[in-house]
Amino acid sequence: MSKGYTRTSKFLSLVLRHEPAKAGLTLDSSGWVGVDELLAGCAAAGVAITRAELAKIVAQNDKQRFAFSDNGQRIRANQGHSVEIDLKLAPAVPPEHLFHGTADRFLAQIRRHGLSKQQRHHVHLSATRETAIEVGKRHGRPVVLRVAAGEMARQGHPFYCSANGVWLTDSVPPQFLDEA
Ligand code: HQG
Repeated sequence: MSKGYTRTSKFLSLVLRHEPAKAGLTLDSSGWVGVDELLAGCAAAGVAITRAELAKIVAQNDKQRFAFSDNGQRIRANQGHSVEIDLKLAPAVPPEHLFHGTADRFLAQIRRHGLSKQQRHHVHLSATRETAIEVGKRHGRPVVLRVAAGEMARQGHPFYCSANGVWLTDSVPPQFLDEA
């Protein structure tokens, strides 16, 4: 995505995942908000976005963070929320192994207690080691953990896959984690 949209995209992430009130908005129970409402709310908050710019951001966002509804009249974030919403994703069968990127300073805690969702609704897992490294870098010196997702699923842990390919689960107990 071109650099010019980074600030706008960050503001959209903030509003559609964490603080809709910053743009005077309320999300519905599945995280959707009307596009007209969003554009008006952002403008009022000092972040003017045209409809064409919004379409470009949705299409070109590096992680495909946002999606329009089928009729194009509503928009939501694909994952990563801290506000109370239910994305209503269908449970999905995960690949045998998934990856989680974190920072080395969290490792001791994670080895002891496993992965928990912290401020978000789920633990976020990546399909590839490369993506996990990028996720881990956001927190410090990256470490990648391999998650025995297939075994977890067979033991009854539900998994979901967001519209942008992020795997989600409620928690990962330590016995399913390995340093990758
Ligand atoms: C860690 C970004 C101590 C966990 C990314 C992580 C992702 C523990 C941090 C998405 C722990 C939470 C999510 C435990 C977990 N003790 N630390 N028991 N359990 N942690 O940001 O997975 O750019 O909430 O390892 O690309 O880093 O927002 O989660 O380091 O897809 O679209 O607690 O966010 O996407 O951090 O990232 P986060 P995450 P976006």
